[in-house]
Amino acid sequence: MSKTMSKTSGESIHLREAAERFGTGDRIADISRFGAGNVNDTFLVASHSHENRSFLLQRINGRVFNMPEWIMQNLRVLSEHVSRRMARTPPAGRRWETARFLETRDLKDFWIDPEGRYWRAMSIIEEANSFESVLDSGHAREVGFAIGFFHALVSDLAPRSLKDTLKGFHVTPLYLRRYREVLAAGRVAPSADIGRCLEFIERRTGLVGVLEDARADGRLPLRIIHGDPKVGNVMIDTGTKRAVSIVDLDTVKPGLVHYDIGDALRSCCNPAGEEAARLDDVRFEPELCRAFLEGYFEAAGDFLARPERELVYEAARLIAFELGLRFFTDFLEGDLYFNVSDRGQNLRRALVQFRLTESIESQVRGLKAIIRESAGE
Ligand code: GN1
Ligand code: MG
Repeated sequence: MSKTMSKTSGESIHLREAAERFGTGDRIADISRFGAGNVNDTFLVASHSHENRSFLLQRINGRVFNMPEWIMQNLRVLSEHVSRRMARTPPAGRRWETARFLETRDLKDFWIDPEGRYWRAMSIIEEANSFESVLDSGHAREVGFAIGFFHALVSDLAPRSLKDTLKGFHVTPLYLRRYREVLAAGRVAPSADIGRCLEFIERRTGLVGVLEDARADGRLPLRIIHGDPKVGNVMIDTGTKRAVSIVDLDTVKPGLVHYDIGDALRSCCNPAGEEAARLDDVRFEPELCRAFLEGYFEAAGDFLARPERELVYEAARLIAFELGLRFFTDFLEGDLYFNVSDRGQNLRRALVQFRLTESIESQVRGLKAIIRESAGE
């Protein structure tokens, strides 16, 4: 696995204990930080006996997810549904796997430490890598396939069978409202970058309702969504280079598939990535968009009706803008939501997403044509 890893020291007094709770009985050889998640903390636990006994251990961020037991409940429902579907309609010509959740010795799929924090553990998808930014159009196509395949797998799971684990997630008007409240509390000294963000947002307040309005008037139905389908959450087989799994299932819940399509596009079509060092490198690449959508429609089939497909462009622009707004609000609020390594990181992340939004806007006609073409219209 190619995700960044580093040694942990004093991470949590309960880290080793949590690892032992889910352990297979072997002695633990090493625990290291894993991946680049912005919300939960993930660790790779290696045992002394055999590499295959390694597993991932995660501490759920209780500030973000205030009902962690709902997450586990959803995951149980999802896993049963997906096993049934996979037995009936496995994907042709490729392996597809879903991470297994491990049990503690008393047969629970989570452990609550003495400070009330939730831990859970899951199996590793073997011989697969994930990447924080897109590599090429072959990769984009596979990311599209994975998200389309996931949508197809859950298309017959009733939205009400899953709990809403994160109320308001991707409801852009609510993020705008929160932004206004934080702004009114005004705790950050002005700067040129902050001024740019304020102006950027003000010029786009009219677009925040584009998906919620379509949901309210029935153009977009509620479905089951992944919630966090960024490029780094799709596992790619190290040999065949095909997508084999989609991970990070905490936000699988009822929602609009346009949140997913928009989020995946804003992630998958920006080769410079979310943490781009130079803003001028940030752009929305139309050929990656085409590749992503071809993969998506190949796997999802025609389950998106034409009026829904017409909102795909709006979804990509909106979710790029929304993520910028979320990063900027968190910066203004003092970095309470997203993990950061320094005080300016959320502001830099916001500027990246806003630059990406502009790049999407500047290509509106071309992108709409690509969306129609890749859906076979
Ligand atoms: C967060 O923690 P991570 O990387 O899985 C966030 C997503 C953002 C993403 C941006 C629950 O996901 O919405 O798109 O950061 N997840 C949540 O990197 O807020
Ligand atoms: Mg996530």
